[in-house]
Amino acid sequence: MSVPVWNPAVEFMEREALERLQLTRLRQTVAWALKTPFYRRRLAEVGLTHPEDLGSLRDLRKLPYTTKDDLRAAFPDGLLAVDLERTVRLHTSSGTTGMPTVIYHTRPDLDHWTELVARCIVAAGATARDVFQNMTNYGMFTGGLGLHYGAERVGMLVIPVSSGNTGRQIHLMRNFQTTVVHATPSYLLHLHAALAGEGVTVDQLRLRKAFIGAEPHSEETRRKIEALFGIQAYNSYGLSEMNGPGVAFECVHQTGLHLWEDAYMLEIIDPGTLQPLPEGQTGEIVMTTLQRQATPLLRYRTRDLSHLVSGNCPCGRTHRRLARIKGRSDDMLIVNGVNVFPSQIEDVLMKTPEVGTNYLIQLEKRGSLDRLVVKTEIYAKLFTGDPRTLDDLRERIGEALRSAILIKPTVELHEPGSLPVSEGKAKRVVDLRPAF
Ligand code: DLL
Repeated sequence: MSVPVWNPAVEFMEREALERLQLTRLRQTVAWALKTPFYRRRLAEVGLTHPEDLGSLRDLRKLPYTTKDDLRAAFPDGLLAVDLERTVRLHTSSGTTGMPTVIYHTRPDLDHWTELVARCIVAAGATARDVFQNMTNYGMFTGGLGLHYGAERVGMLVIPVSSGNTGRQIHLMRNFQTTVVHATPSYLLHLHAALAGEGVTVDQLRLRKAFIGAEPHSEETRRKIEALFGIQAYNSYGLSEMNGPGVAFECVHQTGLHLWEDAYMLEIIDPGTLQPLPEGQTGEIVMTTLQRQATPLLRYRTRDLSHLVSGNCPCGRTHRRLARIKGRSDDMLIVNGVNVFPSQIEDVLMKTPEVGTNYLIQLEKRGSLDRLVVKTEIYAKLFTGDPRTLDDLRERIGEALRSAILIKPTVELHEPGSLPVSEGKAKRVVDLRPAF
């Protein structure tokens, strides 16, 4: 079968040429990074003051790691490598209060990102003849605008509906005969369950493909989505620090996620020792941007765990493939695609005067969607007064959490001493979602 491809010159580039290109772009990236006070200091610490100090790609290992905390500490513009007037957009990470991570883009940066997304879309077999309904949030979340511009570049008819309002999504799908959708896998399952209530059957749709990502999911979940809708679903991996979607994507062969190595240097490291791991071993994904001028990032520790897939893909692309993400090495939770740190919930609770000392964060599956329950102890005297006081408090905590983490959880109020206390390290998160 012929392989659909957007940019054959780059996607099928011989490894040797690809690595030469990487070295040129890595030096350029270091030159950009040196324009920021943060990296000037970090690079000086490892004796690197000039891009030409990098003799070969192996010297990547000399570069310092960058973490999410570094990005937060640099808020808002400590990592900005160009004059503000050259930037045209910024995205911040989801679900954070106080110090989110900020990624600025110049026009060429956005152009490169769009090119990467276009490659992904075409690799998954979609074309200009498709009608594309983008069901992920438009705004700071990169899934909306990221896929939007990629799809327009491919020439698809784009329905920029954004997330939520399932009934409307279903009617748009039927009325405009949508052929490709982009959503989190949990949302697509939820949407399927809602079809009957809207009086719509799968047969009345013309869906043929889905791009699914932004949250961990299993091979079984993918197969389930494929079987329920009678379509192909492709795994899409990305993170806002590396632009967003468009980092790695499955091609029509579904043999792992091709990572665009002309745009990102990829390493898999042992998160304990920080040493690079031999090919095939599972570890933390570390990436260096190769084309982003406004916010270059060196050896960014994603905290995502995966391994490289060996062998060649039948599609013939030379860029290496990542296996499905296995989990994270930190405590970040992903709730219906939104990133949440338990510490953000704790911050809100501890700022609420009525709240006692113990709390528990519980994650459940309700149907195909995640449900976040925050259980918190409050002072005993509050239980004896007007029950409306409790309703008000529940609502107040729920709203405060919504503005902090962008999700309104179910809040439960408990008597002091009623929530489990662990003897060692407090176990604050109970994840009852089925493992995969
Ligand atoms: O989720 C970007 C994106 C949008 C990717 C749309 C794919 C589709 P963040 O909100 O910064 O960015 O969250 C990034 O989500 O570090 C992973 O832990 C997780 N994640 C993203 N894609 C996948 C995936 C976007 N396909 C964080 N499988 C990442 C598993 C994923 N986890």
